[in-house]
Amino acid sequence: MRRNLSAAVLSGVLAVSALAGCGGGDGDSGTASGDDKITLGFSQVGAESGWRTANTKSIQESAAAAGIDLKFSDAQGKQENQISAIRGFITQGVDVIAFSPVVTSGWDAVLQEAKDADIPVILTDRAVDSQDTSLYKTFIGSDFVEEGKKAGDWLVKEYEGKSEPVNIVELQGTTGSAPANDRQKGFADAIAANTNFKIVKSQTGDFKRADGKTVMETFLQSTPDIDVLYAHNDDMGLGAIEAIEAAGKKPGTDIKIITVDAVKDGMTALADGKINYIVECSPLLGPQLMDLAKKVDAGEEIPNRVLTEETTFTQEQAKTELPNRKY
Ligand code: GZL
Ligand code: ZN
Repeated sequence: MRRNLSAAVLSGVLAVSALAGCGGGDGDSGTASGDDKITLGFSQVGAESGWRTANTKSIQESAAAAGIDLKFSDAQGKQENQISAIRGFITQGVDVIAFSPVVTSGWDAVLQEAKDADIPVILTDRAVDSQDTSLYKTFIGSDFVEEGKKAGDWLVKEYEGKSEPVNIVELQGTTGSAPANDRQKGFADAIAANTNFKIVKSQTGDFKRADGKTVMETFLQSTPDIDVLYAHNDDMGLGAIEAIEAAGKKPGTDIKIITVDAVKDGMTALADGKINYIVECSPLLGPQLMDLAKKVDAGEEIPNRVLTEETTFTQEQAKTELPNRKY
């Protein structure tokens, strides 16, 4: 039974139970594959960062724990590989499809094919820009604009009362991805009021450590006075630290560094004073994804947006938190 909720209810709904997208399937309790085990097809972005490998681990481990038969595909960062993986899941007749869209656009056709095959789709980690939100049941992931805002808010506080110009360089995530678009926007909006702040360079490092290093090298060569680096993930920040040290500068002191994710390597650099502030982005979406997959397969109502809980860390907090980090 499908219910069409009003646009007002569907828009802006956060992680509250009972509010719903449409029920999955036609409400039958069985599964399309006929046996009692749910088959979940998952298309992963790739293995570009510590966050991504932790996310993959969470999905694989929680599928096993939930008794869900996981068909897992790694797209090596290419949208065409994700689209063909999803088409493969449709041909196999899996019960549920989930994926982390590498970029926001270009998904409507394949999502329509899944809908025509009556296979429910769950978005995890990153969002798509499809206008037709009936093409997927829910999106479980972070608010990346909020993450960028948290980074900007910290910087504004850090320079409160000071009047000198602050030159900022930015290492963006994968071009066209939701986290890169939104972390850039959230940060820029948060610092806009302070005219001393100037983003003098902003370029993608594709969420990769190696690219973060090479792009930071070009920033250092072209921009003599860099005060702050804002990197959209820890991995690019860690690569940049190598470049900063090779240039004879002290990361965290000569150049203040803000990153996003809070993976172990990032938290270690934060505790060591090489990074100044980290905005957490949790990769541990596996358990909630499996719970949502079961509900969708059973035709139960689920929220159309599930927001992941996450926080921020200063250098002091990192010292105590580090031993607790799972990833
Ligand atoms: C964010 C995720 C991003 C991480 C990066 O949810 O999509 O992709 O911040 C990862 O580390 O590569
Ligand atoms: Zn996040």
